[in-house]
Amino acid sequence: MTKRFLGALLSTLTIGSMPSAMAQAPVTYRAGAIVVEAPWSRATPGGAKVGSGYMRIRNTGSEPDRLVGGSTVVAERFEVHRSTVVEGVARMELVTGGLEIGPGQTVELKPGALHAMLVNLRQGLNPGDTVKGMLIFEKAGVLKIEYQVGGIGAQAVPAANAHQNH
Ligand SMILES: [Cu+2]
Repeated sequence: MTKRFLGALLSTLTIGSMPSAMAQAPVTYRAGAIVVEAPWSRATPGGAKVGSGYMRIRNTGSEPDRLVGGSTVVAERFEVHRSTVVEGVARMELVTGGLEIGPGQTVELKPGALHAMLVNLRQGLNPGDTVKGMLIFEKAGVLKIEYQVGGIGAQAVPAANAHQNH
């Protein structure tokens, strides 16, 4: 292999890898056929007793699985809720019996929809915090994850290296 060829190869590789580096690939966690992408949470106002958790859960397998539980270091309990609007009033209901993720399906936990509820917070959550937790799937088992905490009322996953919270 000549030096010149190697140089050309390296520059090709560098150029080729730039877009993905710039697009900031989401943080992913995997257990068995389950892939969890970009878990995040929101900062909580002082004295708040609950926090929220959002993420995408993908089932790459050929059988359904269920999110049956979880925990975080900051709260007593982990629940899965569904937000609905009934006659103009926003409500949340507890999802019981586990949250099913069908084969090939991606279930998104996001503001105003399905979400994890971190019940009885032991501490407030601040922008830029990371919160350790775990998810329990019926088949895939236990998956350790970390939530990136965005600002109060954030609508999307915070940028990993964002120090621009105003
Ligand atoms: Cu809730």
